[in-house]
Amino acid sequence: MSIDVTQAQEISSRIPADFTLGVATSSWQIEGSSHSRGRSIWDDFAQTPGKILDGATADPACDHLNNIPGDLDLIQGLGANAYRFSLSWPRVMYEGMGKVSLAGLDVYDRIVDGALERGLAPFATLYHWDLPSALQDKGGWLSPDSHRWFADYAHLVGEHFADRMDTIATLNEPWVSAFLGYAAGVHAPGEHDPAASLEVFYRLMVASGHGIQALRSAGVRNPGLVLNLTTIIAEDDDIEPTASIIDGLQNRMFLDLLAGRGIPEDIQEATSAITDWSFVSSEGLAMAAEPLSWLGINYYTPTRVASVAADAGKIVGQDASVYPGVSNVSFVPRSPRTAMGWEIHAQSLTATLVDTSQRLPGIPLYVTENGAAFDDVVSEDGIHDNNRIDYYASHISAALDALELGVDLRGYFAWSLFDNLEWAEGWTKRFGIIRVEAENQERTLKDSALFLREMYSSAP
Ligand code: IFM
Repeated sequence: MSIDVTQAQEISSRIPADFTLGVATSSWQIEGSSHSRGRSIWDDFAQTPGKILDGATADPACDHLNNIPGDLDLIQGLGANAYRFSLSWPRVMYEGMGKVSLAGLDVYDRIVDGALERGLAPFATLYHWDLPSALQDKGGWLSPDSHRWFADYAHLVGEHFADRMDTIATLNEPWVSAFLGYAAGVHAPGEHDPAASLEVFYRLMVASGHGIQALRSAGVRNPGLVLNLTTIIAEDDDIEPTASIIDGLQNRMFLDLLAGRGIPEDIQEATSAITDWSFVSSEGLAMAAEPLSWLGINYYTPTRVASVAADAGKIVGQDASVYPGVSNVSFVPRSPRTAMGWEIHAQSLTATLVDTSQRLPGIPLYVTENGAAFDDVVSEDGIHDNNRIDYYASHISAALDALELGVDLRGYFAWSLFDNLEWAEGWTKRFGIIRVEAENQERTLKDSALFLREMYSSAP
C-alpha cells in the first residue's frame, strides 16, 4: 500500500462527529440490465452513431444489478456511512407514468435495504438524466405537463420508501439537463435550441418544487435538490461583465429561483434576443421556491474565462454554446488539469460553498459529488493514482475549510465509486476510486480508494 496514512488521518481529524461520508453513483452509468426496464433518452442518444465517443451503450455498464450485495460490501469496506445512488425512472415505470414495475421497485428495495443492513444511509436521487423515452415523445421537459409526471413519480417513490429512507433529492444537476442537453446538444436529447434550453431550465426547477412537495406529502422527511455550482473566475477586467452573466446562468439563476427572487434581471436582459420568458408564471415561480431540506453541490472545477482567445484544447462541458446569450469568451483552465481538461483548483470549492451559503442562507449543504478523471496506469502491484489522491486530499480539506468558516456543511460524497459510463465520453474517462473492466467486470481498488478508506474509517 503506497498511501500517506498520516495525511489521511490528519484530514480525518478535522471531520466532525456527525458528518456524512459517502460515495456516489447514478443509475444509467452503472446499472446495465437495460432489458428489464423501459427505454430512456440516454439509450436513444447512445444508440445514435457518433454521440458517445467510444460507442459505449447502457449495457453492461458496471453490471451493478447483478452485483448489488458485493458492490454494497465494497462501499461498506471503504468505511463510508452513506451511499448516494439514483433511481432509473423508466425502471420504476417503463413509460414514466401509469403502470408501475414491481420488479423495478424491488431493485431499489434491495439497494436501500442492503445499504441499511450495512450501516450506510441511503441518499437517493429521483432523476439523474435518464428520462423515459415515452415521456420525451410527449414533449419531455418542454411539456407544461412535465411537473405533473414528475410529481406523480416522486410521490410513488416517496410512499414506497418513506419508512426506510429520509433523504431523497429530486434532480441531479438540472443545469446539465437543460444546457448540455438542449443548447450545446452534447447530452441527450441532443438539441441545439438555446430558447428551449432556458425553458427546460425553468420547467425542471418547477418540477423539482412539485417533487419536493410530493415527497413531503408522502412522508419523506428530508427532500432536497442537487445542483452543479462553481466559481467563475474572470482572468481580465474586460471579461468581468460576461463572467457575471456566466455566473448568473451557472449558479445565480438556480439559487435565485430557490430563494424566491425569480429569474435574475441581468439574465433576462442577456437572453432577450433568445426568449421572452413568457413561459414563466407566478405559480411556477412559487413552486420553484418550495423550501428544500438540504441542497447538494456537485463541484469539480472552476470556470476560468478570459477575453483573449487561448487554445486550451478540449474541456468537456466548457464552451460558449452552453451559456445562451454569451459570446466572445474564452475558457482558459490553468494547469494542473484532469483528463476532462478541468482545472484543479480546490480553493474554488471553498469559495463555491461560502457563496452558496450566502446566496441561499439557512439551508444545510452537502458536497454530493467531487472527484476527478485521470488516465490510470494499471501496474502489476496496483493502480497508484496519486493524482486522484491529491485531488481528494486537497478538495476534502477545502470543504472542511468552508465548514470551519461557518458554512453549514453536513457531508461529502466522492464521485465516483466506480469507473463507469461517463456519458458522451463513454469509458474513455475514468472517475472511479474502484477500477472496473468493462469486458469482465473485475473490480480493483485503486490507491485513492485505500486513501479514502483510511480517511473515512478514522473519522470520529
Ligand atoms: O459523471 C458525472 C455525473 O453523472 C454527474 N456529475 C458530473 C460527473 C462527472 O462528469
